[in-house]
Amino acid sequence: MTGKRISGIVFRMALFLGLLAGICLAAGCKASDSLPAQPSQEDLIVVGFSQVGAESDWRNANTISMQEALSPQNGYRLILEDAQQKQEKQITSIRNFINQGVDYIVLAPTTETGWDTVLTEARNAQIPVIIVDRMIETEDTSLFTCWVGSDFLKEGTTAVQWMEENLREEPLKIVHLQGNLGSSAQLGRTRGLEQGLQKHTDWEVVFRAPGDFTQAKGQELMETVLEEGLEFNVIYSENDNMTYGAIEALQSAGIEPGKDVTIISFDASSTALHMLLEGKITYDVECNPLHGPRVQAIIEELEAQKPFSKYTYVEETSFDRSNTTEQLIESRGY
Ligand code: GYE
Repeated sequence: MTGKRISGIVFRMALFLGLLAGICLAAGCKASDSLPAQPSQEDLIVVGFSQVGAESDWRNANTISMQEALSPQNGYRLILEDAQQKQEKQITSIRNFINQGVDYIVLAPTTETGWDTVLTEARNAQIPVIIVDRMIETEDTSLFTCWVGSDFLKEGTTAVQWMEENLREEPLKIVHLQGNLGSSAQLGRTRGLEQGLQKHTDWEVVFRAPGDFTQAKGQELMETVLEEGLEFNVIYSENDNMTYGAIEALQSAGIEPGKDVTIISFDASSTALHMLLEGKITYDVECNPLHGPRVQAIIEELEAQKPFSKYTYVEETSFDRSNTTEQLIESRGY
């Protein structure tokens, strides 16, 4: 293209834009008229969110849900900090949020204990703290404004009830893969199984270890079980990602998951439900990660000084082959 031709095009574009601006001016319109109104930076509600990590499908769905709900379009500036499953990192993040003077702190706590000091600092700074997902253990419940999450003991007892109803024929030799120790999700799901073990003398745990809710650790633990030559007919895995790892290990050893061994899992993320349809996972207890809109609703209530509930448990269900379809998986959003 010649220089002359380029300058011709530039000239015509400038003329077109000039005309457009002229029409706009005459019609009294602004550049922003066609766009939805965006709240200005100063109007945004600033939320510091200390997230556990990125250890699982559940966690990733939870992070996305929070980002989508607490977005600039909805009037929020979200400061997201990933703690890589370490409580010390969360404590540092909360102190940073306090220093930055955020409007709200949202905490998804790694473990239940050890929060009193830092949450007292947040209370002294008059920053409301909303706890999501797992719970904290404290004598002083005024240290947090409210909590929203799952009933993890109920999830455990749901799994045990299914085992009682569906695995009656033989004594159960259970491999128990735990989540990271001291987290509500681990404590509740483990307690549920413990209660089942107390009721059933022919149920036995042949192996139990924490796999930190990750696929890599789930696989590693299952490889150990296989190397040790332990006998088992049930895997009770406290989340889907550890289950994926365990399934890898079983398949590499020529054991058919779901057929040679019953697999009980938690979360019911879409990948896991597809595995359930393929027959690899036998039963999956749902844990709902979509807390973003719930936290948004809580903040809106607080902003409007409306009454709100201190504790909100989310509705959850469970899945086996009898109630799972491709259509249902697609409709769930995680
Ligand atoms: O089950 C697991 C995640 O706290 C409910 O944490 C959450 C659990 C979830 O890593 O996959």
